[in-house]
Amino acid sequence: MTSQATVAHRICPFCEAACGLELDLDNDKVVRIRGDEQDVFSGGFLCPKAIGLKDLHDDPDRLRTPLIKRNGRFVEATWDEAYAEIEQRLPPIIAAGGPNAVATVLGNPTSHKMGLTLYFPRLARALGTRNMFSASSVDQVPKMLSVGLMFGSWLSVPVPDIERSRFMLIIGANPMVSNGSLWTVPDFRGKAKAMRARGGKIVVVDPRRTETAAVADQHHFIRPGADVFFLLGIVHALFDESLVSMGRLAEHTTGVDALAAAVRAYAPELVQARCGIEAATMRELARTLANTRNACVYGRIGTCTQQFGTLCSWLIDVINVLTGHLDEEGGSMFPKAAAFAANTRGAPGTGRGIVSGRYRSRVSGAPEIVGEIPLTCLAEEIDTPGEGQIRALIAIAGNPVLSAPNGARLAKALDQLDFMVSLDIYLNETSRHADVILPGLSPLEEAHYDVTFTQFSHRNHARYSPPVLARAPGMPEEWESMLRIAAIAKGLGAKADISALDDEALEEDLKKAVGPAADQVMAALDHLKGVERLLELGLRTGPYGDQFGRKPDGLTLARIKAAPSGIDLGPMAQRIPEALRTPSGKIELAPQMLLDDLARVEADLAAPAPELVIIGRRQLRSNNSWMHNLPVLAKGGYRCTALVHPADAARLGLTDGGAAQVNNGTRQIVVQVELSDEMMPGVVSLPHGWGHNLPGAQLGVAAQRPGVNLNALLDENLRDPLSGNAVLSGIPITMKAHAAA
Ligand SMILES: Nc1nc2c(c(=O)[nH]1)N[C@H]1C(S)=C(S)[C@@H](COP(=O)(O)OP(=O)(O)OC[C@H]3O[C@@H](n4cnc5c(=O)[nH]c(N)nc54)[C@H](O)[C@@H]3O)O[C@H]1N2
Ligand SMILES: Nc1nc2c(c(=O)[nH]1)N[C@H]1C(S)=C(S)[C@@H](COP(=O)(O)OP(=O)(O)OC[C@H]3O[C@@H](n4cnc5c(=O)[nH]c(N)nc54)[C@H](O)[C@@H]3O)O[C@H]1N2
Ligand code: SF4
Ligand SMILES: [Mo]
Repeated sequence: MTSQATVAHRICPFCEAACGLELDLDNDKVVRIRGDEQDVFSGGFLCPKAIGLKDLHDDPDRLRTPLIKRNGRFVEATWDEAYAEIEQRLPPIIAAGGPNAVATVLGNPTSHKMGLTLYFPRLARALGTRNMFSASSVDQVPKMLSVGLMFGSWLSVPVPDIERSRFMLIIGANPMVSNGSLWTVPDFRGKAKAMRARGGKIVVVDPRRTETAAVADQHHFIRPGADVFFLLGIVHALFDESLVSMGRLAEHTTGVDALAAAVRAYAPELVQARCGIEAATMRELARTLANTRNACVYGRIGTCTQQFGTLCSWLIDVINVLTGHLDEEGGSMFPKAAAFAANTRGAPGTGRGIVSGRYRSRVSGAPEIVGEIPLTCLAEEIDTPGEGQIRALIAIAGNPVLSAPNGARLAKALDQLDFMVSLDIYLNETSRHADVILPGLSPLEEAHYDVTFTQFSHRNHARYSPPVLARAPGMPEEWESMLRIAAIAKGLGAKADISALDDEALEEDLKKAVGPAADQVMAALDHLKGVERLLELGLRTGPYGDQFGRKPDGLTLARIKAAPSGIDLGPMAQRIPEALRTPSGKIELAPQMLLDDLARVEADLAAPAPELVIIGRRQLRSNNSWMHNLPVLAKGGYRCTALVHPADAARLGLTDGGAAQVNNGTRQIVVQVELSDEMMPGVVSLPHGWGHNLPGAQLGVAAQRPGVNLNALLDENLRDPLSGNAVLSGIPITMKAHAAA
């Protein structure tokens, strides 16, 4: 074959920054990956992980055929055999135990895959189970709850308008490494630099002097888990010093007086000892936020994965509202996604709002949230006998055995299931427990549109990536696999006509949405199938859409496809009140559920500081638990180290590079110590997602340097009671030198 060089484009699926990449191909080989300079959104930026796309595609451990476990060993199977196995084993479990006997668990990559995101609801509907779990509850569900209560929909998350901002307070986020989260912002470094060059300032609040702190103007250590006190102190100062100035938001906001009353007890001088930040600093920050025209507060996972996660998430937006920075240029604004955003659908300005707690989990009684039960309840729902016990699990793009607290219990529980299916691209710590593994495609083999992250983007845009390479014959796309399982769950069998089922489901949805016009819409979408058809529908009916011809210049899928580097839809613009979906049609500044939760804060005000606590850490060449098998990212020095402040090390007799035993009660791990004055004294940092030394996984590269599992230390019973989110940060530990093995 003669060599044929071509250039292809692909949105990077590895993190929320969603960078546009350009790939040089020689026939079907990727020879080079670089940032797409023409990309309307990321402008050529990329990070080292992007190169991993090639390694992922070529990884011999990446599954390319279904596996079925026979007598405890996985054997390769055809797709027909795999579906037949599911058909044989899943329906009897539903027949015996009812729909709740089957659980689903979704992992993080789901949100980077349009097929999984758009088609999981179909599978969920077919199953009809209440036992749905996902990584959301070890991540962002507190933010979803707080914005849901304040603004009326779960994903109405305001994001910093960094390109027009002059002051930013960043709490519990490290965008220099994570590349942004619930804030799609490729090249944070470049944008931060530009911000400072125009006189802007960045202040970071974090128990570790992070990579982001290194490019900021100021950094303050905070006691892990004590952000709620710090934020209450700032809100108190805003009222106390008459700094509240809501501008045009005043007429769209309710609850200011109730809020003022609720924070009265949290003067900065009263909370400073608890949070570790001086009252004068809180007051100064309050003044700067109030007196700077284009400013905002941004918080992320450090503020979510703690016992007051929902309150922290709420108070961050409260400060933005009180200082008049919400929905203002250079402040914290609402993106307007081209498709699928709940806050661009239905009547503008008002709605049904959100509800949580419609039911409770069987064992712990954790309230339902966003139709889910906390991930940390999954093990107990499987291993606790009784009516309603989970007997089968469908795991999709998740590795909770490593990524959730107490994976050891979960691993044991998974082995007690009658049946488990994993949709995954690896045989790893979680999928090894499955009876059937259905592999997904390499990202290079599938089309992409960012359903999720366009909703959090600092600038509005629409981009589509066609498949870069052809997929192997017979390999289904993952949305097809999900429809197949849906058909089986409905009793239609593995051989059902899933295309017809797909048509029926869409028709049903359209009838609900547009009534008799459904037929016309179906006809207009006739040229497409499956996920592309849903995308076309989303785009054309979306806020920039052509409305099926009524706005002839509007967006269609064809228009986006014709722009390989995307279509820019402009900077964020004001969206209040239009974006609100609260029943009151106002921003709810003081939701009762949150005011009530302040009782827990009050009770905690005098809590003494534990001598030593542990927090997590993200690293540039890693992404949660699943990219450690890619040689280009795995190389370099050992990274799964525990950062310990030299003063703590001296006190505890720990040495740089030495081994240490870390205990949380009887839970124990052995780590390699790295001395670091980046740490707040009394705080240790260890990355999560490691521990690839479990038997039965097939991760050749990762197993060579497995690292240690932080989550093995953590307690699955610790949750923020409002959101059910796991507490992953600020866990008291003890540490002592360990004789090297
Ligand atoms: N201690 C501690 N624990 C944490 C965190 C923390 O900060 N500290 N962070 C939490 C957060 S924010 C998150 S989001 C979770 C993440 O935890 P999970 O959602 O469990 O994600 P990963 O661990 O990355 O596992 C992803 C899985 O998806 C598979 N996969 C990758 N691509 C595809 C694909 O295209 N199709 C399919 N079907 N499968 C695919 C991978 O093989 C892997 O099994 O971890 C959480 N755990
Ligand atoms: N390279 C890389 N990028 C990623 C990921 C990855 O694993 N690797 N994961 C992706 C995912 S799933 C997510 S959710 C995002 C997360 O994106 P970020 O939220 O930016 O993630 P982190 O880097 O974990 O930053 C959290 C920060 O909170 C700090 N922290 C810990 N506890 C506390 C506390 O109690 N209070 C305060 N104020 N700070 C605290 C930590 O020291 C850390 O600096 O990143 C995404 N991007
Ligand atoms: S920043 Fe994220 S999206 Fe951009 S190249 Fe790196 S991993 Fe990919
Ligand atoms: Mo996450």
